[in-house]
Amino acid sequence: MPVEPALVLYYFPRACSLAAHIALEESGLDYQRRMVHLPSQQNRTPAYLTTNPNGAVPTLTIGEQTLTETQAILTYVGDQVAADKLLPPAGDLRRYRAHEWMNFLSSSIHTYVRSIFRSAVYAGDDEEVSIAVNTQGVNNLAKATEIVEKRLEGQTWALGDAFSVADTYLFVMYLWTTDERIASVPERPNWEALAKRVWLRPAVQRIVAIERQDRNYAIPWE
Ligand SMILES: N[C@@H](CCC(=O)N[C@@H](CS)C(=O)NCC(=O)O)C(=O)O
Repeated sequence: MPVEPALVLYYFPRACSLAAHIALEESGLDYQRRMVHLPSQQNRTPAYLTTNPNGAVPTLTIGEQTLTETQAILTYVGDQVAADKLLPPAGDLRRYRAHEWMNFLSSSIHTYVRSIFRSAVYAGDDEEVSIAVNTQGVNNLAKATEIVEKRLEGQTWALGDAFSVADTYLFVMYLWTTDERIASVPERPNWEALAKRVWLRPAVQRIVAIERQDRNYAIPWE
């Protein structure tokens, strides 16, 4: 029998890596986890930079191989289990819908929230530019939230009737939108309802409990 490659997820609690962490737990695959402490810059150590030169989480090592980027890792995990358990198969339009979601979350929502939480990434050390970046981040996030709301109208999950890796990503980004560092976010009942459905899944509660041992983040409706 072929030996499956060992999977190791590098993550930080409530970072975007939470989506991959949940997806791995949902998959039932055998994996290990290693916490990378971002506040003390463990992601900038030579050892970690060898694994992921971007110095970011998530990173998934697959035997000798390394995979970075949330979308790629979610797709990989989805493809390791039966089609439709976490991701529809190639050729099914819903698979491309999943990519539409994941890319939107990565390239729009994540970057808008980053411009609020860490405006210096875009503004450097210019205080005035930093304030402008933060303000524009709030505006961008408001527009993107309206798009999420429209797309989720009448949907149980991101792809319709079936849970997928896109929902794990929507869950994490929803948690971020509830952070008190964001000056304002429009009402988002559809997104909130989806996040609450994700939260009801046992795998999600297991992972949040594990992550909270290192960083006790809030689940807003708890
Ligand atoms: N495009 C990457 C972004 C990864 C990313 O920005 N990760 C953050 C945590 S949410 C991180 O590790 N930041 C540490 C740093 O940049 O110093 C993805 O989607 O995985």
